[in-house]
Amino acid sequence: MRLTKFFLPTLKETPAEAQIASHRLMLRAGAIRQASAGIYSWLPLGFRVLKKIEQIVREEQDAAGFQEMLMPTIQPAELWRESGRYDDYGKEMLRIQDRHERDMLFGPTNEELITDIFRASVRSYRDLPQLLYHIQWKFRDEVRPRFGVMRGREFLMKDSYSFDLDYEAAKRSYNKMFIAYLRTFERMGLKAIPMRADSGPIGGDMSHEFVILAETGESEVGCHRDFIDMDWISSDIGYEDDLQPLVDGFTAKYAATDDQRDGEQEKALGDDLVVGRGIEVGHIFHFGNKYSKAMNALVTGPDGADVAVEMGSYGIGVSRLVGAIIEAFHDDDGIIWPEPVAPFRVGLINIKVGDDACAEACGNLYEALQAGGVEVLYDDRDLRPGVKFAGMDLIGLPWQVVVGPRGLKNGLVELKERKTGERQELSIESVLARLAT
Ligand code: 5CA
Repeated sequence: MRLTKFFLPTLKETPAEAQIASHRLMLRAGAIRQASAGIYSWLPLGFRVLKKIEQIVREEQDAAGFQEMLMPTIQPAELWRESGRYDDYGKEMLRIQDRHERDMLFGPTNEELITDIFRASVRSYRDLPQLLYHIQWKFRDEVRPRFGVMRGREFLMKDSYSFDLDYEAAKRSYNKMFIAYLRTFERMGLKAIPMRADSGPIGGDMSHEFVILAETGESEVGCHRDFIDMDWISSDIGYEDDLQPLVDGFTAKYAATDDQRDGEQEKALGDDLVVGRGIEVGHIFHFGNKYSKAMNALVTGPDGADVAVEMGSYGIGVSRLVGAIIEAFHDDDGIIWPEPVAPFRVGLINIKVGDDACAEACGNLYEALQAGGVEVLYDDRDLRPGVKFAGMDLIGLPWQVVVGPRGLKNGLVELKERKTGERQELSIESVLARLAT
């Protein structure tokens, strides 16, 4: 993509309303624009990142055996009256009436709708488990939308749902998601610590939040120091194997979100206790038959008797992750995207537009990188080099290739790694070799 053609409305000034780095940097880098409090448009740069995150989430859900589908954003109120949550949800739910004065709502989550789909078509224990997910916009009319996409009113969530015959089977589904979450966040370069959590309005008896430690996190969390340098999931996971020992390995050590923290346990940890602020990027719940009972989602068991199915739901804040990743990876100059989620892998800077040799070298590099499947943003604007360098640092692409007349005389261009700031003068061929995927 040539920058002269790319819609990248960067801001020079720091927006006054932005209190934390990710919000500030997303606005400055032209990644998002606020439409109304807690509601954002995703501009091309931000949208590319959102799509990359979504794709990683999708691949790991598929690998764990969950099937993608898509439910609507607008739901009928009746289903929520059946579960009893229509009143419980209070002002956080955006309620709408259609032209026939039927009560509708913009979904804050999808337990009711998926349970309705399940009960209409699954009748026998032989058709279990059912493991489904979708990636869809949600709306929660938060009292205090803040920190940009971190606590929005409209936000993109991946939500999965499992239906099983009994507790043991439900636990297997829960464990699949537990491991899939660790792998998902790890692929984005994040260490998300699984913490014992409160299940809140979703209900249920088993729940973990996946939390990234960051100064700007919304809540205070406590965990064992071992989580900080723990070896995360590696190698291949067989999702049909017994995952319990693996999950136990992660849950044996103390890690708790604010309302689950235990003074005594923390005291006993002594120097091994780490207390910090955390960002919740995922939350998984097992809630048994809370919804299946209320909504009559029954299957015939092996003994011929009807049973209300055991359910779990599993959320990832896809749009929140964009902010969370920036909180984890930035410096004074801007964003530092981890490669797997970067909007482009390489920023190519021509520092002397109008110079034939520079234009030719850049053109060749641009073509060759793209031919090799490398995503490149080519800054071909006629601006001062300083402005271009600052802009490239701000948007945080992992690699910068700087082409200027002086280096080119010796057949050299500069390769800079955004993360370390390290620069190297290399031949065009070496740069191409280094950046080959
Ligand atoms: N039904 C369950 C699981 S599917 C559920 O709704 N869980 S949740 O409330 O914990 O939300 C799942 C994830 O969505 C959270 O872990 C968080 O990462 C993200 N999320 C929740 N509220 C917001 C919000 N206001 N803005 C951005 N992301 C949010």
